[in-house]
Amino acid sequence: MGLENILPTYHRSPTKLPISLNKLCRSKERVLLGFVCFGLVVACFGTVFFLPELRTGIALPSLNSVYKVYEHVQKVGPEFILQLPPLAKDDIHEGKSQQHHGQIDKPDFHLLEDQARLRAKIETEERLELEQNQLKVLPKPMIPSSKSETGVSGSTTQPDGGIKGESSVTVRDQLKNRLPMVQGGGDLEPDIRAKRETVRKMMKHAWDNYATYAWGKNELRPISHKGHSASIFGSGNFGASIVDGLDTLYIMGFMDEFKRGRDWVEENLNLTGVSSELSVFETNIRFVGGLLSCFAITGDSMFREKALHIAEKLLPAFNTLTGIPHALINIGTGTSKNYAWASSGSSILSEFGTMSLEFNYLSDVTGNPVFRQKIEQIIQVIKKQDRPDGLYPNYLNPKTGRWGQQHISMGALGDSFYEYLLKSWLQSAKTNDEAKQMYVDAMDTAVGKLIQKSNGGLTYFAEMKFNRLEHKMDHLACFSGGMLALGGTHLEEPLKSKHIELGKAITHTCHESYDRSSTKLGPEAFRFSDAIEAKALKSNEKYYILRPEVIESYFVLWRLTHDVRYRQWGWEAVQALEKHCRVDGGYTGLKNVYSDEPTQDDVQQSFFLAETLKYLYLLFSDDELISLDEWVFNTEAHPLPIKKVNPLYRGKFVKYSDYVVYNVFIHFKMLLMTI
Ligand code: DMJ
Repeated sequence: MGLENILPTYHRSPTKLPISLNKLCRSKERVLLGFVCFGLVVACFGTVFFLPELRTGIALPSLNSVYKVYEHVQKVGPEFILQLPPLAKDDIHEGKSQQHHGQIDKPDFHLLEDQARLRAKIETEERLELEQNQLKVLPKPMIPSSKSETGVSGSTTQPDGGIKGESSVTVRDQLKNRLPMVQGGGDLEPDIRAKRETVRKMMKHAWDNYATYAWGKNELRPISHKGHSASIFGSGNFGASIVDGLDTLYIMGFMDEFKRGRDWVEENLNLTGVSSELSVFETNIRFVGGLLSCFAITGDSMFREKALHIAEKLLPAFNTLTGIPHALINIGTGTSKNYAWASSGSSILSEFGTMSLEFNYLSDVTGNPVFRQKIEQIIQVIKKQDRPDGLYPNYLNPKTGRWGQQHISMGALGDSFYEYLLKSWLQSAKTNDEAKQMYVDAMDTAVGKLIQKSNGGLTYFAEMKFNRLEHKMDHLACFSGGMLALGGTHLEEPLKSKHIELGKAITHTCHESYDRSSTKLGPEAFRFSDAIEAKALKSNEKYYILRPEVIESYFVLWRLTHDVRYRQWGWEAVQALEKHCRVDGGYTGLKNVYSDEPTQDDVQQSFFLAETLKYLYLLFSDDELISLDEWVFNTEAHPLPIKKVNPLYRGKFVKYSDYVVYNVFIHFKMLLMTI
């Protein structure tokens, strides 16, 4: 076609300009002209986006600033980058995609799985290349070299006793612009991969049996093949094992199971109209924490809405004279109360002190400040009261704000309060100085007054009751090995080395409590005296209910030290669980760990799926999978992202204008790629 045919009027009657384009050309010609203009625009933007040297090398101030906005929204908009276009409810099975107001409503699980596999593959390859390039700056190999059958070939702890995270900082720095790895496993050693696969199969066994015999119930009775519910869940069927197990399923890559659980949550998890008395603490750590973790990992906004729904139901429990919440809430009536046995109706330190990770994050992802305000109020009340000898008693009266009975413990009733001080600081990208100071002070006094050494040289946290030490340590308190080591890595000397060493010593003691039993599983509590060390004394201390705390510390210390003993100890626990706790219908707890043929308790606790199996799986996985640099684990092992550091934080810090600009650019870029 000649030019005179494209612009006939112009050529024939140049003096008649200006005239409208409609009059100037026929429709076909207008389309062609449009293509030419579009091509020009494409070329200009393509130059800006794809030729980096032009971004900085030549004077393009306006385009440069456009690019900066693009870069900015790329950083702040991971929710949109990570996920494929959202799917409408009815489209999930057909694999169609549809956008809903920029919200991610439903991920396509198969596409997600492919995406995750691809990302894991690319990351593994890139990591290997990076590590090759970086070997010169690493003082030791990051992964132990050879292994015996049990996975142990000797310690690879650094010669200076240092921490792995420090030495590999160069690699980490180079990896930091990646999207966090949330699925897979990564470790290339066949022996470790096989161990991880064993743990993965344990999860499948636990989950499948729950799904077969107790679907929708809170927990499973694996021997009698029916549902089970503890009083903490009230009288309803809230699918506690589903909510607790979902993120573990996702991390392990069980996407069909994950999808089934996810759909159950969407359709059935609803507290409206429910008349049941729930534990505020347990509901927060298992349900709110579990749902928020799934939201962070997947970007599926259904999880955020459910977490919000449940947390809102807990809010009336905070309507006390001080704002310190009660332990129990009746969801139907909104009335709340404390346990009668708890120091004249006091609230419990480990309960009201274990809300901050979930509530602060919930405020950030919903934009609703009320949850953060509840936490701030608790902190103010706590800080106002003088503490006996600087220690935090386990009880606080919610009417007066005064401390109750002088019982201090790193185990039951105290434990996760200390954990959340540390992790609130870490979660805030170390901006929450108040939490840090409280943690440092609390540890200073707790370590100074409660840490003891046995005759045989075992380090342990004793308890204190009315100024007298009780030389007993709960299984629950064994989380403190990991906590102290994790905290230590983030503190300055001299606390740093002191806390790391203490963390290792406590974890060693907790392993001893396992090793000194016939089952190689640890008791609920163990004691130290002239007669015994790290063993239970009373019959009601000898049970094991699939608890995670000892394994949790193995996992944290493995990540921080790469000392293979932690993987060895974890593998010992796997073998003991398989031998004594596995039954055809799932996993059961034991009534006496010192018995050669222990009686089984017929309960598969929901935290076995949330914590015990997750920590074991991560123990045999690559460091990048749910990296401790990017996530903090809530006390139920649900990973929550670290603000600013982890792009999956998905906070409401994305301004709407950023979001609009981002979408324009991302669509434009996609258009360019398809041309
Ligand atoms: C879990 O629910 C949590 O770890 C909590 O902090 C303590 N108890 C159980 C597991 O033992």
